[in-house]
Amino acid sequence: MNVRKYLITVMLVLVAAFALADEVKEKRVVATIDADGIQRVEVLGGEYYFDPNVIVVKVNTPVELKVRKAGGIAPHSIVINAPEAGIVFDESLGKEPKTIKFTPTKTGKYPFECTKRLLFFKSHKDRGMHGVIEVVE
Ligand SMILES: [Cu+2]
Repeated sequence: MNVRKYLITVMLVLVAAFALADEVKEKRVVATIDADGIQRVEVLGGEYYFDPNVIVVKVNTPVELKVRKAGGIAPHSIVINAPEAGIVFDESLGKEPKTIKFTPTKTGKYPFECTKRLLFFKSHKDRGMHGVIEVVE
């Protein structure tokens, strides 16, 4: 077999695999500040996405994320670990909404993800369950 042809085929397959892995559509929400000074955002987690997956919040202003799970039997979580910005939580998602409260103290982009994974399958994160909290001035 022609080695060059083989290598090109392998490369094309790899490129396609990467393209598919990156196929997460951005759903961006810019939080508005309620009359009581709190930024409230509702977040839905499902197979395999977060909606929204880009959450823009204002620094030094309290945030309440109301998180819940869409249908389906797979368990989901929402996890972020950014102590430098005062944003640390690890919650499992249920049908009943849970409220996560924090106040971001530093601007920047802080990734969150679902940490669930079934046996040897791809993690939910790798399947698209990840997002970013963007803290702005
Ligand atoms: Cu998940």
